[in-house]
Amino acid sequence: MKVEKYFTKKIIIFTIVTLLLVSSVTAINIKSNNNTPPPANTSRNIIWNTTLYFTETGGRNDYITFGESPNATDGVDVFYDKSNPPSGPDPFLDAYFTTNFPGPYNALMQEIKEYPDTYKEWNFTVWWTGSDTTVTITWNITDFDESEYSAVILYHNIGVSSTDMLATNNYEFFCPGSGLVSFQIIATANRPPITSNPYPENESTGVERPPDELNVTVEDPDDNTMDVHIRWKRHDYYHFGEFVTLQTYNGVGNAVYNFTIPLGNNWIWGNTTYNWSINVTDGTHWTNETYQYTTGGSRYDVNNNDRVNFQDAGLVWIHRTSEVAYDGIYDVNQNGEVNFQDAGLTWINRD
Ligand SMILES: [Ca+2]
Ligand SMILES: [Ca+2]
Ligand SMILES: [Ca+2]
Ligand SMILES: [Ca+2]
Repeated sequence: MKVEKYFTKKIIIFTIVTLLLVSSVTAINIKSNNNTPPPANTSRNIIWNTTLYFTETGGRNDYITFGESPNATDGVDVFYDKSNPPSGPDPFLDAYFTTNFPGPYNALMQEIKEYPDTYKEWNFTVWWTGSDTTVTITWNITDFDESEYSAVILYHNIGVSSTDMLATNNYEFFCPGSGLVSFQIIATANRPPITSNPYPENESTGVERPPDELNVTVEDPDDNTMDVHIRWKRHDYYHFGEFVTLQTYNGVGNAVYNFTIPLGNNWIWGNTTYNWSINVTDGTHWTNETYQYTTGGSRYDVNNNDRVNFQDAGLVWIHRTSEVAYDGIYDVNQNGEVNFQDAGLTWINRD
């Protein structure tokens, strides 16, 4: 009938138009997906992650991924930690991280922990349901490039063998038939050396001229060997502010390191603030600390006998620039030369 035909035609046209619309919308969706990464990836902010690939001799395989993000925790993160999916048909090779989280997060195919840290552990198990085989684990060493760890060690719990995952990219082990094999990964960061207990005490005053020595306690939390440099900031006019290395100890361990102060005019200035520094490296990090102390007595006591009198004034006069080489201790007004003004000031400031 004509009316029926008319409606049939309308329905067909409507269907075609609808299909066209739907397909064009789908096309737009696909395009926009291709152009902009899904928002989940940008907010995940995974600093580093590594995938371990497991392959057994017969060709069965599996993989697990671990890593760190500042937005993840060492506990369950629904957003980051992925539970282990069901295994395939027998025989299967199933690798998964084991945790003390409630199910289904007690077995994970991806475990992301909090970044950064100085020590972390991941535990994983390999479950094999076939007969005796050899399993090879491989990973990409460069995946650790952005990690904060200086050592990532793979421990094979049932044996004594372990592998430095930053140096080697695979590990092979015998897997007994229907066996469960446990592993542990321990990641540790190299921590910088620590300096403490400077002598003379930092910012101390009234310090004797000179103190016997400068010393400081130096420790590396990882017991790395260190290079220790003791430096001193000059305070005489022509070299003011220059750092001079007093003593270096190379390849040393945790101990107190010192510099014995020599007899000499540079060290006996009264009422003067001395700055010194300790610079320590464990080969990776530098720890630099600057300390200061202020001597007791008077700046005019140039012969360091705890009195300012005609002797000091006389010595300053004798050492004036026109007669002898510049010596900072006699330049009591710190203007780069020793002359009658310094001698006069010393005389005026006598006890
Ligand atoms: Ca986690
Ligand atoms: Ca260290
Ligand atoms: Ca004196
Ligand atoms: Ca002067």
